[in-house]
Amino acid sequence: MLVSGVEILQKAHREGYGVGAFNFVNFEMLQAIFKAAVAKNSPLIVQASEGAIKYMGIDVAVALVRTLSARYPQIPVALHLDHGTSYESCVKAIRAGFTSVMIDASHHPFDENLKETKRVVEVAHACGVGVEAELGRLMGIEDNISVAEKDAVLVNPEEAERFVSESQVDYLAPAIGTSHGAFKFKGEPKLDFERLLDVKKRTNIPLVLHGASAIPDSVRASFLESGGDLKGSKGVPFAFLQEAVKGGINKINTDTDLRIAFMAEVRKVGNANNSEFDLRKFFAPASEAMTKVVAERMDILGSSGKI
Ligand code: PGH
Ligand code: CA
Ligand code: ZN
Repeated sequence: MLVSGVEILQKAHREGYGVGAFNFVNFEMLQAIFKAAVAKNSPLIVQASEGAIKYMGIDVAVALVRTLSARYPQIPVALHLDHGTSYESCVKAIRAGFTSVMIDASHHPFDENLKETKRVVEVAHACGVGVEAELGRLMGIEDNISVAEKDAVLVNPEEAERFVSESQVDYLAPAIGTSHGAFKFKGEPKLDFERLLDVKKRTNIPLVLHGASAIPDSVRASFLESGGDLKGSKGVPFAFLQEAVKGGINKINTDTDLRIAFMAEVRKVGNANNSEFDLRKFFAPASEAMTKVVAERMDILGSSGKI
């Protein structure tokens, strides 16, 4: 059943588990994600970026999610706008049927971010839609980074407290050292868990981890086996994801892992038979591999069995 993101994330916040927010750009990805949720009896957040919306058409994106959530009424599903860049973009998503939106104004000065977030909260709450905002910048941090440098990119817990109380935002993405994509850390993976705990204590709302792909060994191995190159890639280890959930993260944004798992299988089919051109022969094993990754992640984050 399609529900507000607030419903799913408030429960996760109260009960202390994490829910994966999985990106999709087409039917195959969405179906693979839904299959995992059904197999694991997990609540589900599916999210589309502005780029994904442009690729699919917003009407198609919403129709796909509505249709699959009607097919599996036992699964609570939220449809979330990932990294909405403007008030207009958020309103468009809400009008089209999204049940959760992110207004990402974190690259603006604090006051501007707050002002823009407040505007979105006002309209979203009038429509029963949840709102996510972000503080700080997504960027890998290293061992030898200075305190001043850290403070410049990561979330400021005092600011987070003020931001949440003044904006009435439903969930917050605090930058604690992750970044998007397959190359998250130069050296050893490192996240600022102390800062996370401080933000959670001061805000007491669901928190969001962006750039949360793990690039598990099995996924990397599959991509390499297919002839792909992922030299230097590094994700957020499972143990870190679990520590983040313990520290108050409830929404875990995951895109890169899904893409890698899917494309490895597509490439393998092409390699094995270069006269194959039936799309289904490529997409069926690719979807299956993606379902496995999503299902495993639901176990890791603790959302399995939480419907
Ligand atoms: C993400 C996805 N989407 O908003 O934060 O991050 O690149 O780690 O999957 P990954
Ligand atoms: Ca941002
Ligand atoms: Zn993100």
